[in-house]
Amino acid sequence: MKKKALIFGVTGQDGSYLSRLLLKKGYIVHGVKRRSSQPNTFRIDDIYSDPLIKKNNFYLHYGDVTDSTAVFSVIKKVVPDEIYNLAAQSHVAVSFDMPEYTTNTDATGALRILEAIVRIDKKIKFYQAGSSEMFGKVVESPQNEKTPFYPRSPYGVSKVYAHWITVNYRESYKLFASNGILFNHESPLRGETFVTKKIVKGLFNIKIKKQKKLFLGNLYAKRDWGHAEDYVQAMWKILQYKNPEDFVICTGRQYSIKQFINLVAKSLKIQIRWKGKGIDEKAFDKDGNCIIECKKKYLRPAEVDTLKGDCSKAKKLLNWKPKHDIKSLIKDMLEYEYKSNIQ
Ligand code: NAP
Ligand code: G4F
Repeated sequence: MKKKALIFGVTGQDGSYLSRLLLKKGYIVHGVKRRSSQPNTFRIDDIYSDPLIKKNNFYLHYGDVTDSTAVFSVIKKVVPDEIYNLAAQSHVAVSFDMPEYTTNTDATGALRILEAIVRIDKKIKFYQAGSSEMFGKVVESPQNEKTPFYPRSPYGVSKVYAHWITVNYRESYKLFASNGILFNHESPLRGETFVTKKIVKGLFNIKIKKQKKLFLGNLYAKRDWGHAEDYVQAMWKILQYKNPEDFVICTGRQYSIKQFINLVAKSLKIQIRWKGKGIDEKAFDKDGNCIIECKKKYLRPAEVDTLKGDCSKAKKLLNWKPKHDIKSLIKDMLEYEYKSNIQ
């Protein structure tokens, strides 16, 4: 019998990569999407039109993790083998503007799914999309599964709740419930307000003269950036492991936002000269045009300055390691911009 997976957050970056991976592995995939005034399925529309994927292997249901009845009903209807909880208000800066909604979705959302599993079928396996944001103001570097959490945003705090409620339900009810603690991962399908996509799309548009300037915030934060394609493999492997456990997933390499900009500019053959300091730091092209400026509105009330992971546990127990590095990630993201602009 084919395995059944249910993905909360199917319309997001990771939801779309995970759907493709599971379909390729022969799963029947059910996804939960939110009702919106405009279609929000652009990242998964091609799955329907792919002739290699039979239509009866991929189903969408309306739902929202803030609605217990909807969560319970869809799990009861599908009774999947595996649930992936990717649903979240996933923007850290936005979580300062919408702290209560972020908590309801990112923290209590996980609890609602776990409660439904306990009531419907304790054999359903559960994956919680945890985040390196939980390490926040890091107490050691690199960060591993034993590093204490010190979240710096309502988003980070909510994810810490979701992490511990997952551990608690695992221990209390003997559920197969695991946390992935994933460091930043990007792709051509990354949301447009996250910094890597903003930089890749912005500099590409500057190169083809579609845009004059790019506005950013803190250029000196450092992140451990991987590719979503590699990270959804890890999610699946976490649920196939013999025991329910928690795993850090990362590349172990970190770059600052400024280094990321310089790498993208180099790939696009844009010569950049940096001038000024702090919020007044600017980038100029070879003709002296200012192409990057910093704006206070993109700074956060509390910042996560540095993240760098240690995924030795996943390498050893899951036999997982990333295929992509920062250069192949940028190449993939730029190729997508190129293709989108010649169509
Ligand atoms: P994303 O692109 O922002 O996708 C989030 C998904 O959650 C979307 O499908 C969104 O639906 C859905 N969603 C939002 N609020 C919801 C609600 N109340 N009820 C049901 N669904 C809701 O995020 P992502 O990058 O794919 O990340 C997937 C998960 O991994 C998230 O939980 C994120 O916090 C976590 N994570 C991400 C990273 C990363 O670097 N990407 C790292 C660590 C952890 P709409 O399309 O309708 O908005
Ligand atoms: O791209 P970001 O918004 O990602 P952030 O805050 O690290 O969060 C992402 O990764 C987490 C994993 O660690 C996920 F859990 C979370 O859901 C999300 O996917 O910002 C990265 C860095 C920050 O330090 C930010 O201050 O880039 C800095 N930055 C500088 N200028 C900017 C900008 N970030 C954004 N979004 N927009 C800017 O203009």
